[in-house]
Amino acid sequence: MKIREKGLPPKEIAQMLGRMLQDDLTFTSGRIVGSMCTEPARFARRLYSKYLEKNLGDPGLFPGTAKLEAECIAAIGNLLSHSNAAGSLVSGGTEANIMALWSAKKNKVERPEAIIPISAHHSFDKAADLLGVKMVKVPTDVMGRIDVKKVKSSITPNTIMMLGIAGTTDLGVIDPITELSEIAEANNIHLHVDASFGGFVIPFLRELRYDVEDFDFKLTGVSSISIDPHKMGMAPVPAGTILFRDIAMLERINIVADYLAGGEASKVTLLGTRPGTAAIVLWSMLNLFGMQGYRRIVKRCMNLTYLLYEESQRMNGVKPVQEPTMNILGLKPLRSSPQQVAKELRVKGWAVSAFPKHLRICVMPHVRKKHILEFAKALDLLEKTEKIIVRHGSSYRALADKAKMHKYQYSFL
Ligand code: 0PR
Repeated sequence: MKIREKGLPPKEIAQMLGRMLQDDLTFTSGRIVGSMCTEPARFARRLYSKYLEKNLGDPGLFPGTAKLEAECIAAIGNLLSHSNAAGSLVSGGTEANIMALWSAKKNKVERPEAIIPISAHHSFDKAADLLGVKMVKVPTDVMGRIDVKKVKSSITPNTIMMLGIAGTTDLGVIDPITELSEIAEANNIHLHVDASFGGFVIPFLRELRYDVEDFDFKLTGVSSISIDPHKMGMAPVPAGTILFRDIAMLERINIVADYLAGGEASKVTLLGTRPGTAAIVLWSMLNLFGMQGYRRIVKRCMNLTYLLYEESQRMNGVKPVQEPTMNILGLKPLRSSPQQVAKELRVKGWAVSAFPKHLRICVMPHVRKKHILEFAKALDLLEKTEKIIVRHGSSYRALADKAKMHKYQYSFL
């Protein structure tokens, strides 16, 4: 498109948008079962537009907003067992992870290396490339948790950071952070915990008497934690947070801008201009839900995750990878590749994630019981159809492809 010479009336633009966006999926349909984001609360929608002009890139102009950001950091610090943690509201887990590595890199060595599990989110590859840090990737055990022995043997004088994940992207498992913390302390290495997903889940799992290990600042070797309110924290995108044990870890990556209209910027972030409304809405969501609200959400998501886990055990075509740790379930298709199954599910309107060996289902707060049951049925049916196709040969495959094109998936069978 080109910017037109003369603008259009809002009504016409709204109509055009309605048409252009009609192919977008919605969370409320319950068909997105592979995303770590969810439907924002109605209150969040209202607030977002009300405070749209706030810019935390110049916090001196918006001291009230800056104070809300500080309160959010304190509240999340409390949730993570450290009420004096220093930190910033950022755009998400990627920025938080970049900031953690950036801070760790300030412990200068000539050829810096970071030890991370192979399950680490790809934001660490971005961070490594940007910061010139070599990533030493360590394998995981059968449960998908980092191999601690390999971590120990990978430490060199160049190691500036170790990573533990509290809620891996592919399976939602928690690395043995207690052991990593001991190793980090003994070797004086920065231990970063990526709790982008699990940070708003694990504290409540514990309260709900699920057996989960420590992962936060209670462990004295943990130096920093990423935790994303825009995943299980019920905040709209963009809302991530990075927390450091010690304010010096944050201040060492501060680059002062002293010319700003509001005065010197006091918050340290990678971004300059950033949405103050994200802080306002996050603060409001923390107050809206409260610990009780988050606990209820986690409980519901876990119950539904277990429902799908049980359903999947009854199916012939898929097998759960393992018992879920949080509201993420890995399902291994037995006859075709996860990519192929994901594609076929998408034709039927379902959006799941496909990892090399399994499908990933995220049972987020917008997913309801009926969606789980419908999804299980769709997955099961796909598998049965697949069996008929295999039995009757390629002519059925051609028919099935044609039917897919016309969106009457398999209805002739
Ligand atoms: N760390 C972990 C453990 C993550 O799972 C993710 C994102 C990040 C860091 C990076 O977070 P941001 O995306 O906020 O920068 N994991 C999600 C994923 O890969 C991101 C996502 C979310 C992808 C919603 C798709 C989607 O619909 O699944």
